[in-house]
Amino acid sequence: MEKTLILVKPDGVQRCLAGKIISRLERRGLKIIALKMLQMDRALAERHYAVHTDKPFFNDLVKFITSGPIIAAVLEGEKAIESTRQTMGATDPKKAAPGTIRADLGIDMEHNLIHGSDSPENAQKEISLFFKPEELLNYTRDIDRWLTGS
Ligand code: D4T
Repeated sequence: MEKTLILVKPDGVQRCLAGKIISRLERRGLKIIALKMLQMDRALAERHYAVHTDKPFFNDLVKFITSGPIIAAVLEGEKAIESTRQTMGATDPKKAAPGTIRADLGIDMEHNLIHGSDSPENAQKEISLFFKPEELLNYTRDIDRWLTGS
């Protein structure tokens, strides 16, 4: 089982598409094991997008991601990273395959609704930026407790 971090970006929350976006990922068989709403500050955004520090779009990217509330979630499943990236579609909604979240609902490169980790190393790093280990549900550990109510 693999874990990945997704962010429903400010445009997704503002356009009331968060449920729809997360639902598409759940329908692919991914399970939500952590979820929260927050507004990122500049420091968190700079850490999250550290690989893009030298890119010309970096400042606009940080400005946009900090501009309003976002939803951060950890999804778990087989090949969670790849399935999530496939379901999201390409960065540019105009180039994304039909049927993907970005193609169907995204506006442009910046307003592309969702972030998803792109490698196991980045997933681990990104999850730890947004969640403490104890905030992640552990199905194999917790399932008996739920079923028996103990
Ligand atoms: P994220 O990281 O948000 O899941 O998107 P991608 O993995 O699909 O794309 P990325 O890392 O190359 O870019 C990160 C983020 O920057 C925005 N962006 C990107 C932008 O505003 N202008 C650009 O020219 C590019 C390349 C979109 C996603």
